[in-house]
This record gives sequence, structure tokens and C-alpha cells, in this order.
Amino acid sequence: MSSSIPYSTKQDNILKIAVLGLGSVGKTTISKSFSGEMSNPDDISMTKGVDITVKRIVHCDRTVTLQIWDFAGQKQFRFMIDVFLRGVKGIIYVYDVTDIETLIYLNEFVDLTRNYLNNHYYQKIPEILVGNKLDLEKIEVAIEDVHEFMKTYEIKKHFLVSGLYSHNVSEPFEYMVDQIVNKEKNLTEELVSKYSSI
Ligand SMILES: Nc1nc2c(ncn2[C@@H]2O[C@H](COP(=O)(O)OP(=O)(O)OP(=O)(O)O)[C@@H](O)[C@H]2O)c(=O)[nH]1
Ligand SMILES: [Mg+2]
Repeated sequence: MSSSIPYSTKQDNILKIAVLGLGSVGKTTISKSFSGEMSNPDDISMTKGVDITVKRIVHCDRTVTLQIWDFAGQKQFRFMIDVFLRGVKGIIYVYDVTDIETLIYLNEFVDLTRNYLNNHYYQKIPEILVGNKLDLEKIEVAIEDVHEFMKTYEIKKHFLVSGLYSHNVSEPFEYMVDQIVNKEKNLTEELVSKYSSI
């Protein structure tokens, strides 16, 4: 019975996170690797629309349910992005470290996302950048290219991972949860202080 669950373990927070990037950069592999749903990487096929993965984590003594919306990278699904972004709390942009074009053209997703957020009066939400396929030898994206992209789009945080080998995959999600929870906490404190002074 829910009333017998101690407060600290109550599921009181569902966070929707979007994972965006061009086709085949490894969004589904990273998401499923993090959630523990990837028993065989060969079972992962091209996403048609959206793949939703759920993962519960404990953050500061509270259970947080992450809803990871992993959106198809292929162009033919781009028209669905507005529906897909509704209610999103954080964005993870993914590129492939062996393919510079996946970073160059990632701007399409950043622009679409920011248009949506602006048009729907969202407050600024956390956005991070993830370079995937770190296990491969033919790395084509230089760190200078990454820094340039981050500067242009004012993205503050970057992670390098290998979804296939589950290397570093938890870090971007945990960082994202931390950012969202802190942002919401600050907003609450701001509102409390504003209204208590009236
Ligand atoms: N070597 C290596 N291959 C990876 C890695 N992550 C994904 N792949 C491979 O890249 C291919 C595409 O991976 P997906 O996870 O389907 O890519 P996606 O970004 O979800 O692609 P769409 O659904 O088409 O948007 C698959 O063959 C994966 O096995 C990685 O970290 N290292
Ligand atoms: Mg996919």
C-alpha cells in the first residue's frame, strides 16, 4: 500500500527527457543501454517515430522516473517533433564521434527544439551534448569542433560515451536529472520567497 512506503522512496517525480540526433548516431543504443533493456544490440533497429524507455533512479533519497523519449533521426519523421517534445524537461543531443556531419547537422534539431520551446512559452530547460561510439578508432570529430558547436548554441555540458559497450552512459542522464531537479527546486524557492514577502 502506498501509504506504507516511506516518504523518501515515494515515486513523486516523472521526468520526460528527449534524446535527439541524426539517424544511426546511437540514440536508441544509449537509451536502452542506460535503462538496462539492451540484451542484444543486434535487436535494435531504426526507430520509426519514437521509442520510449523508462528507468527509475534514486536521486537525493527520492525515486525519480525517467521517461526517455528517443526520437527517430531519419528526416521523414521530423514533422512529428512538436508532438514528441510536449512536456519535455531536458534534452540530450547526440552525435557520432566518427562522423563530423552528425555534429554539423545536429543544428537542425537544436533549431527545431528551440522553436518549439519558444512558441510554447517554456522556461529554459537543460540541454546537453553527447558524443557516441567512443569505442571506434576512426574518430573524426575534434574537440575544437565540439567546443565551437557548444559555444554557438550555448550548450554547457558535453559527455563522451559508448552506447554499445555501456561506457559512461549513466553520466549524461544523471547529470540531466540533477540539473532538472535543481532548477525546479530553485524555482520553487524563488516562488515561495516571492509570495511570502507579499
Ligand atoms: N561501435 C559502436 N556502434 C554503435 C554504438 N552505438 C550504436 N552503435 C551502432 O550504430 C547503429 C545505429 O544505432 P541506433 O541506436 O539504432 O541509432 P539511432 O540513433 O537510434 O538511429 P535512428 O533510430 O535511425 O535515429 C547500430 O548498428 C548500433 O549497433 C557505439 O557506441 N559504438
Ligand atoms: Mg533509434
